Amino acid sequence: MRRLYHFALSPHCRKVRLALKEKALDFELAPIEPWAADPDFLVLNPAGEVPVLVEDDGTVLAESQAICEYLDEAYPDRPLIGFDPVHRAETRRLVAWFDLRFHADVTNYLVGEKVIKRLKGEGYPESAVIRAGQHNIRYHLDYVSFLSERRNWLAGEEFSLADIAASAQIACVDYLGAIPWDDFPLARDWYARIKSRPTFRSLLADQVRGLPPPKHYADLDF
Ligand SMILES: N[C@@H](CCC(=O)N[C@@H](CS)C(=O)NCC(=O)O)C(=O)O
Repeated sequence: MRRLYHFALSPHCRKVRLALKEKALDFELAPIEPWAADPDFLVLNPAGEVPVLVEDDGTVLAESQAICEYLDEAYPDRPLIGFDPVHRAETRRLVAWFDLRFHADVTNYLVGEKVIKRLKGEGYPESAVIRAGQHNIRYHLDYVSFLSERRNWLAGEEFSLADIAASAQIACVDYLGAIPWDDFPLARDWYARIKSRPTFRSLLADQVRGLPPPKHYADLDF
């Protein structure tokens, strides 16, 4: 069986999980805390990072975008990276925006400080770091609102990996109850549409030890 090594609140892992689900590919999840630097895991990915996907035939893939590009090429039935060169370029631009910028500006501050620091035993969250994440998220939700007001989905008319990358980041932050949804109704409408996709269900059932999500997290009408 295809296996995905993952950490539940890793947005890059959630991105690959969603891509696999959208492509209706079967897989099992292998939870891992990558910072434990398990030697067996380092053999799979010397970078020591999740996600890592191991195909049925033993092929090992690492790095979320490399995995998603591979999935779109190897299983082209339900394309996620666009239908023409312009849509593909726009999808990739936005995927990079959320994977890198949103992650560095928001998720890394909030999930990193509130969850991963604790799991690593590195002490208590610093309020200045959390404030920075909460400040930055407003710019990103403005941008999601701007895009979703002009387009059906973030990269254009069709649902794409851009929506997956964005919702993977946002879902991790929403798990902490840190999204000011009331101030961003357009972003909320877009996220509600993603949340109601059957492919999103398993993410909404995730639980991190010692940290239950807020009630609205799994609620489709939030
Ligand atoms: N560029 C990588 C980033 C992956 C990444 O940052 N993974 C984090 C979890 S979100 C990780 O495994 N960190 C290892 C650690 O904290 O030691 C990708 O897209 O796959």
